[in-house]
Amino acid sequence: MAKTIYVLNGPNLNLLGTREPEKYGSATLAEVETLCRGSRRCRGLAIVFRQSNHEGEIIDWIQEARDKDAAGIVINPAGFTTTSISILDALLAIGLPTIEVHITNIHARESFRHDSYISKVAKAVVCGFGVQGYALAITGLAAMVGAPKG
Ligand code: CA2
Repeated sequence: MAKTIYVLNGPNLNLLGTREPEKYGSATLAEVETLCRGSRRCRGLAIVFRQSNHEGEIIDWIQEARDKDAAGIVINPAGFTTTSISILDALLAIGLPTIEVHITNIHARESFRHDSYISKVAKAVVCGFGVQGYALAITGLAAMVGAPKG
């Protein structure tokens, strides 16, 4: 059976494409999901794609990824990036390869966006490519876990 990549999105990303397009682009979260499911990028891997405004729900999904023997996690933790030791702890506990994604270049923005707890566990960080960063993260993670080319 195909292994799965969990693509997890944090708070307010449900607003993508509806607010602040100059910052986050015009693609909706549904369009980002379609982008992530693009078969050329999935290399035979299945995609679970979720968004939550609730920290605990994201932690439950990280633990679910371990229970379901997922191949890895792509996560845009959004506002939890710089606050959530609990999401960091969950990712440390499950030990799955994790790629952190940000639509914007967080290092070119306000200093409070720079220090990511999630980067302490991430195998790689993609930021500043807009929503294409999700596709790059999936491609990179698939290569990292050795999924065959589609
Ligand atoms: O650049 C990113 O992907 C961020 O993770 C987005 C977060 C921000 O707190 C991080 O510093 C960088 C904000 C997500 C809010 O998403 C919105 C989308 C559309 C309109 C309004 C908010």
